[in-house]
Amino acid sequence: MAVTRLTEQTQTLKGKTTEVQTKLSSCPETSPHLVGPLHVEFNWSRTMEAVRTECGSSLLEGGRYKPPDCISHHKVAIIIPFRNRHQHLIQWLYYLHPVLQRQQLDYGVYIINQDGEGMFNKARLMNVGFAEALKEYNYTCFVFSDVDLIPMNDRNIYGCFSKPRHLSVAVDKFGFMLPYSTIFGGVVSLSKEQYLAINGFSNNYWGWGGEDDDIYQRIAIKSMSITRPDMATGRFKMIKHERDVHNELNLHRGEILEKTSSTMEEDGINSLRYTINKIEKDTLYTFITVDIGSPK
Ligand code: UDH
Ligand code: MN
Repeated sequence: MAVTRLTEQTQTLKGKTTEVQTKLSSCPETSPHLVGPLHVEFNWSRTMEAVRTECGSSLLEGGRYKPPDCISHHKVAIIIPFRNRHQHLIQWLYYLHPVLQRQQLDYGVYIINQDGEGMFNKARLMNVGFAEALKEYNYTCFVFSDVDLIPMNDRNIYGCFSKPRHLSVAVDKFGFMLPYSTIFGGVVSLSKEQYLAINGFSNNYWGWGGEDDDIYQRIAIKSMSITRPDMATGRFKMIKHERDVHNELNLHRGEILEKTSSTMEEDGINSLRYTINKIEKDTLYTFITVDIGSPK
């Protein structure tokens, strides 16, 4: 039983206040709070305020949480690339906060909002999330998630493991099957070391597609492999939506992908440039509005 954190408590004994130190031990390997399959549906319309009231009481400002009674195995920054998906964000927060807490994670939620109406660049936003989250806390694990993907089983742990992990393996939109064997998009996790070993995501995919196949390439080039939960644990629902404006299919994705092995050392977290325009701390999340530039 590893003793890894000391907390200070004050106790009143016969009117006298004394400082007592309480020792917390590691959380169990498997959280006792997990329930397995979850009921997920989207035909409701709670406001953000209602979700804040329902889910916010256990959270610290910025969408931060630590298990009260043990030291988590995972210090996780959840990174969500975002623009103009407010309703999806409400639903994501409503479902995910209770799940992440039952998983006994030490976590923070970071919404990385692309400023302006330029072409969307999801991978660049995810790189920004990595860099900004690390400025706030010594996160050891990064989960990158689409805002519209909701897990249907809380045994699908939003943590990091010995290999990069693909969590969203059975999405309803794809008939609860893997659309192809090397897919590594939707919800994925990488430890800080794994992420740095591949130089993060490419910054060069503008519009829809390619960045997920690129990160799969990076992992393979660095002789790593990926893990996945089984198809029952890895079930997800995607909130239904149309393609967003300024996120059209990227017709250049194939040619960029062909060059990954020669460009990845210079294109990634080590070449990321951006300007933070605003950081807002809500109870449920940290909302970072960023100017990521535009295609060259
Ligand atoms: N995202 C935004 N805003 C945008 C574009 C993308 O927040 O304007 C984020 C969001 O987290 C989203 C993720 O990027 O979940 C991935 O984008 P996506 O959900 O559009 O990708 P997906 O593969 O859909 O789900 C592709 C278009 C499907 C059109 C189907 C028409 N029936
Ligand atoms: Mn989607």
